[in-house]
Amino acid sequence: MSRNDEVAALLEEFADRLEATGVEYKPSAYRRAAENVREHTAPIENLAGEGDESVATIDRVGDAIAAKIVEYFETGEIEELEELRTELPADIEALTAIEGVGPKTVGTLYEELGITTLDEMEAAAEAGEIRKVKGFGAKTEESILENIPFARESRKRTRLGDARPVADEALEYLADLDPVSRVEVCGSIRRWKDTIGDIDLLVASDKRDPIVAAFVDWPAADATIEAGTGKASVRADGTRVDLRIVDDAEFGAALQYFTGSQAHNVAVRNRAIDQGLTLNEYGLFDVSDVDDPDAGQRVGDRVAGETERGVYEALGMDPVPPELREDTGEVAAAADGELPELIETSDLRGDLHTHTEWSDGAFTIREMIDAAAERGYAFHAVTDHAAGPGIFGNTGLDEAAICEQAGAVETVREEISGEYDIEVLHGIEANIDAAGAITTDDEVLADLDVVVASPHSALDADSDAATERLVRAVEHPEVDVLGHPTGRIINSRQGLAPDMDAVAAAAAREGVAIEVNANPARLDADGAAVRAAVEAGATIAVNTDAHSPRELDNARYGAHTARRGWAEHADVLNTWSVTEVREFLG
Ligand code: DGT
Ligand code: CA
Ligand code: CA
Ligand code: ZN
Repeated sequence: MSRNDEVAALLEEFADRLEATGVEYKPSAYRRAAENVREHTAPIENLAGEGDESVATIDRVGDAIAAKIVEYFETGEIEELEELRTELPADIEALTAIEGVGPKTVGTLYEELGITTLDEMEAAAEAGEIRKVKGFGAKTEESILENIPFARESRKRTRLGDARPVADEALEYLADLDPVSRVEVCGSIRRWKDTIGDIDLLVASDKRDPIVAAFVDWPAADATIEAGTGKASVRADGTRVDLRIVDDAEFGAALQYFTGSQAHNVAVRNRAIDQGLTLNEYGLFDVSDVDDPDAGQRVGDRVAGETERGVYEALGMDPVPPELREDTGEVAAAADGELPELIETSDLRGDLHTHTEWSDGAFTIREMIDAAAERGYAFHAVTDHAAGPGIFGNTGLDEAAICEQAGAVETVREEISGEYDIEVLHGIEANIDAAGAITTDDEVLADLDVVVASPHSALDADSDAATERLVRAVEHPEVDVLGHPTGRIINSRQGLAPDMDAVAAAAAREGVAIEVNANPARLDADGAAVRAAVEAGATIAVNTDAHSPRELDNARYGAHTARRGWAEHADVLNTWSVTEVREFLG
């Protein structure tokens, strides 16, 4: 965690705890400050060294919060936050992981029942104590009880978006060490799974002890879990990081083995056995002349092992992209030379779902477009929230504001023309209500370049209702993109569970793209849903839903999620030319 992220997390906890004790307004000031601290591109520690006034130059960080940030860097804690923690000794992060439980509920249930942990919450709900508290009922109690397992599970696995930067940092650190010849991430993170149990790293080197020593000394490591011969584990930013060190000659086999998934490995190993070979983490061996193939790890002649590609090729397969290694048909496809040609992050030519300060973004239209152009994008859609169900207060744009924004977008188009070339599309993120209707006037939608329609409310509907609702939205003549179809928030909200085959069939028929929302808290549609969509002939849109320039960097999470769904260039709208995109949008 960078120190800016660390401070942002503290300010967020501060906000939660203030809210839990019934303080008004102040929590949202802390949350806004946290957001800007997180977005700040330079280390805030440097500003803190210059004093309160320097910290207060950060947007939306007032004098009081600036003083607390300086206090934190000077003393290692914020006294007022410590007091709040003592006053309310509940694990607010764990408890608010229960869907429907916010800081206020945590505060009340602590006061009334002394609940501080998930276990205590579960026991109180089972004993029927929560329904007796004023303002709570049997229904709330049941819902809490139902959602505790998901909350507990969600705390065990780390979101890809939190783990991947840690893995990248570790890779960079290890690559710089002297006796390291090759280094790769493996496991679920190399497969770009949406959540990660732990981070697996693999190094090739002939000197093991110095690498283990350097790894436990890695500045980002908060604790050492174990340090052995040729392997070590540390904890970094709350996630376990496993390192294995192997010989150069075995690196490819180890990379294949430790990338998994386990199910993929079983299928590949069975194929090896059928060919009189044995595959393990040390290599691929010809055991046809060996009496007892189980005698040891390295019996027989080594056929492959130095490179992963070599292992697959020796088995008569095309190398399988890690994202496909889930034993869902990729082994047969690789053997038949029929693997898809997956899209790459660098194939993306633009974003079709982004926000500005006109709704809940923090940046101007111009700032967002500049950032898109800097990435080399050919097009960029401005799609702020429309007012409607699930959109907080007056965050969303009504019809008049949408028309006004069209003028503002046109002004920016004129400003940038001559400076650089990017196609600016004006759109909206409209809301799909509980029945599947779009809650912005059709005539206004008809004038826009792109209409993203997303569910933001009633996200606990049953599966049939969800399917019907999304199909109806897709059938709306003005809708171009179905945004984050399930509305899930990874580790926090399960979201809708529609029949994706049915939604995808409707999308294919109506010429509506199904979004892979690249925000790592969403990754919605997920890989399995993308695969269903691609098979149904629907088009995929990989969008960041960025609320700031920095969030445009999330595009890679979307691209790799699309890869997990076997998506090729022809399937993904954002990889097409401006003309083709315009044509698709009608
Ligand atoms: P995770 O960490 O839960 O998100 O999932 P993975 O896939 O990263 O699993 P992990 O970290 O337990 O192990 C990494 C890879 O190593 C796994 O995908 C396959 C391989 N592997 C580990 N242990 C075994 C095992 O006992 N049998 C087999 N066949 N493969 C294993
Ligand atoms: Ca792992
Ligand atoms: Ca592991
Ligand atoms: Zn959005």
